[in-house]
Amino acid sequence: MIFAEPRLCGVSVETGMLENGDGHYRKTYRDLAGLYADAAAFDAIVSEKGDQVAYEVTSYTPGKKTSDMIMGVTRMEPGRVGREYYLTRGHIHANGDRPEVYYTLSGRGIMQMESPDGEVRLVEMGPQQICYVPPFWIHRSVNIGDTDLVMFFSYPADSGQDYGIIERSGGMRVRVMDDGKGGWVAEDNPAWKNRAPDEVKAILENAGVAA
Ligand code: S6P
Ligand code: ZN
Repeated sequence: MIFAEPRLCGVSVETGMLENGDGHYRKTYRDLAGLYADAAAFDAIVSEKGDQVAYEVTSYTPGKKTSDMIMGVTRMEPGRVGREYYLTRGHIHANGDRPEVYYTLSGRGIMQMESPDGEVRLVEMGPQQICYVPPFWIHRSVNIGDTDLVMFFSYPADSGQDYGIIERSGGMRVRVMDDGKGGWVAEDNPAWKNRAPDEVKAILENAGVAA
């Protein structure tokens, strides 16, 4: 038969995992070196629980093409490094024009997005809220709650992830910090530098879009 088989996957909100998938990886605190502003606070966390899971991803990948949709679940622990809330590494899709959908199942989070030319969007999400991440936006999730943040996601299977784009600009433009009153505040990242127009142009041209 030339038609792909349907697939049913359960989602355990409790454990934050997709069931009947075919992919699973974990990121430990040690794996997240260089992401956070407060290096001393990060070192303290690594010495306390460096090999514990900071976040994990379970997924199902039906194929490799644009028309194959990867679906999965990200579960992230709550906490802060100094004043900065726990986050995922973040990336732009290597094929930049591929979008993504994130549906929050439990917890409170922020979908932190940054366009290649440095625009910032912070979308606060709670249970049963869906965030559409449009093509070309760098994205990462931030857990601003005091419980696990569990999110379903889906995106085209040939998207790919470029993590280096964040490193090359000295991190994302803002950091999501504890405001000291139980909430969050976005603070400018002084190490951030905007991408050169040529880099932005290359991202668009690689996707066949005129800059
Ligand atoms: C992939 C998608 C998610 C993330 C996951 C972990 O395009 O956005 O599956 O991979 O939430 O985040 P990160 O930034 O470490 O890949
Ligand atoms: Zn993505």
